[in-house]
Amino acid sequence: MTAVTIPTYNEKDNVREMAQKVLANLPQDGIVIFGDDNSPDGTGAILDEIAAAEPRVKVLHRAAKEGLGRAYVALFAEALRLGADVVVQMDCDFSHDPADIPRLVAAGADLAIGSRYVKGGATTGWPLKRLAISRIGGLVVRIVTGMKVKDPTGGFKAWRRSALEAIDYASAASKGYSFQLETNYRAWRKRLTIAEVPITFAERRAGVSKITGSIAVESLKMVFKLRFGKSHG
Ligand SMILES: Nc1nc2c(ncn2[C@@H]2O[C@H](COP(=O)(O)OP(=O)(O)O)[C@@H](O)[C@H]2O)c(=O)[nH]1
Ligand SMILES: [Mg+2]
Repeated sequence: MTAVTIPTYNEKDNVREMAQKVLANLPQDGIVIFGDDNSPDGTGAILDEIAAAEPRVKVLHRAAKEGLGRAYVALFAEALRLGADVVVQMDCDFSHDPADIPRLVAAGADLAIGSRYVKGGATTGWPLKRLAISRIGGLVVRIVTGMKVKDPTGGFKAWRRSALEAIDYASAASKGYSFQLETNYRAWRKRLTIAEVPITFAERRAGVSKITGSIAVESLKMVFKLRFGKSHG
């Protein structure tokens, strides 16, 4: 069974269509689990409505905004508890296309990463500055950690159950977006099979980005911590 996990913070204008489109791209037994951090825009209540009408949609409510990494630790635990053998991660803003889910799952790797930077991958609608930060960030991650992944910071991924168990995701130090590269690095260190599947990343449709300077700083620190720190998981 595939469980798609989606953290949300102020995504009221995206959740209904996301739930629909994700379910349309899953087999009958697939489920989607949203993890909302008590969004002030009422996303949580909308999610409860959707879940009440559709048993394949589940919702986790957390009391406060604790960051993307913390939300994913809770989401992964719930997905595994419900019996998922594949766990997909994606954003709730249509930057990641639900139609790509089947290709990620079909890659059959311990970890399949949706990649903007392999042949066939692309990014649309991003200003040059944001694209440059992403490319340079990825380059720094590759050089410092030695991890041979072209798009190590992306958030559209599919994990085998056994892989999530192997990396001990719950002990990840990252509170925010660096959770993505920290978990990739753990998979890499464990010599799990990693596939990069080309995706087109689009700018978000509705709502605003939650990325901040402090999230970026945590990511940069994490790169060096992974390389020179002691806890690799
Ligand atoms: N639960 C939760 N979700 C978050 C948090 N920060 C970001 N998200 C969600 O994570 C996804 C990616 O965030 P987004 O703002 O689109 O980041 P960007 O694409 O890098 O600009 C979206 O679905 C957000 O709603 C958080 O602290 N808690
Ligand atoms: Mg986004």
